[in-house]
Amino acid sequence: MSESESLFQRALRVTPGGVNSPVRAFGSVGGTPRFIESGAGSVMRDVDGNEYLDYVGSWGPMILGHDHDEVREAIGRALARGTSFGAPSPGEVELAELVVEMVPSVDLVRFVNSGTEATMSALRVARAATEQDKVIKFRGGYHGHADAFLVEAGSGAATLGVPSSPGVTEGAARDTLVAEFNDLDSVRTLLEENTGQVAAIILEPVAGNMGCVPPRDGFLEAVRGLCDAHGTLLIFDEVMTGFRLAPGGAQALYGVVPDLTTMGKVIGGGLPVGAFGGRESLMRRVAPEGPVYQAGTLSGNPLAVAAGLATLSHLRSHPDIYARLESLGQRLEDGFRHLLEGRHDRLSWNRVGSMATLFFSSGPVTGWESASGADRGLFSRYFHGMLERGIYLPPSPFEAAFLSVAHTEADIDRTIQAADEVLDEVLR
Ligand code: KE4
Repeated sequence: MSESESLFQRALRVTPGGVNSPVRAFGSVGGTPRFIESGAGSVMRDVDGNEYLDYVGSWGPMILGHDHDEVREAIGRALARGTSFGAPSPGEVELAELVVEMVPSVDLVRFVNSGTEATMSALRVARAATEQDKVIKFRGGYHGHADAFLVEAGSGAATLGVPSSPGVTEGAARDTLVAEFNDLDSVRTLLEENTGQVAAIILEPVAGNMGCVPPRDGFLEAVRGLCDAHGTLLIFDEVMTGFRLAPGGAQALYGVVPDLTTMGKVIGGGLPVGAFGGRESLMRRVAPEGPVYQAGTLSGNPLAVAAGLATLSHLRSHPDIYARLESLGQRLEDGFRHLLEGRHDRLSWNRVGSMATLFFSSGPVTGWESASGADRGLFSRYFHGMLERGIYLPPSPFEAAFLSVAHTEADIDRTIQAADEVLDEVLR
């Protein structure tokens, strides 16, 4: 028995599914999750000494690669001063100033500990500001595990086949309406059927939790226009896209400014930081300045803030990183599109910048219906074929793979070579 298998057996006795987040359990691909001991650059090493080229990147945070010197040293300096004080600390101000400078929609920002806290808090602000109760999300969109969002959710919820979770009460779900991503009529219809009742539309500006699905040309702008016409606030959930697709996230890349933005992943550089922010008139409603309550024992934790500050500072001072990520992403895309030749009836590919997904689907994947129609059995065999070749992909067809600046052209070429072999086997 491998050490991963032994650890997994122990974990299953004391933790639900043996993991602390469902999508890590290999539930949709089968087999034993690899217990990871270390990471460096683009590579992770498991407890049995196997090395993997990592395309999960902790589900997005590791844009600089694992164990980046500046991040490790920043955490070390903070650690030498203590871990948590339950009081404001200098780093929180510096990180907030940097977020405000980088993200177009953000005048004020509040730090929390996860993307889930960020989205639940942003929705609360929107409901308070509009005095409306309903929220429109998109089928296959994932915004963390707060009750209001576990309705037709993507990511791990879709992976496990529970897009609408037990335990979410009828009351909690009643105010959540579900539209179709890239289908403007579905948004317009819901707004018209619920005139004056919709506090916010929340969306991933580039969907990542049904696999990577870009917005159609003009879709984001049109949703912005519908929000303005209906007095509904627009929340961009940039937990995944923020600081990844551009220094200012997808809102900077596409030039569409939401009313509120939620952030996570990259903002913490691998430590637990989430955030929500927006224009002053909305954010000054948040306690203690305003009446909208939101709090957190470890919010703005000095160690986590140090990791986030080192990461964002590096991204801010090295804007060429985004050109590098685009170059690596294009190389990966060119390689996969060559592999798709003659296989367009079986495979489809989407990419935006450093996030991408290969779908085992015959047509273009433009939303949940086409994404969920992909062949999960073929994906599972592909996943394990790549894993055996030392390529660690997200263990779910409803996730995006991520590149970091630590990836190299040789990494990309090795990945394409492995995929060529595996696809030959799987699609034979
Ligand atoms: P967290 O609560 O997991 O920090 O963030 C929730 C969240 C919110 N919004 C978006 C767009 C997200 O992608 C996420 C979390 N993403 C998943 C994977 N796609 C995290 C991985 C996991 O659940 O273990």
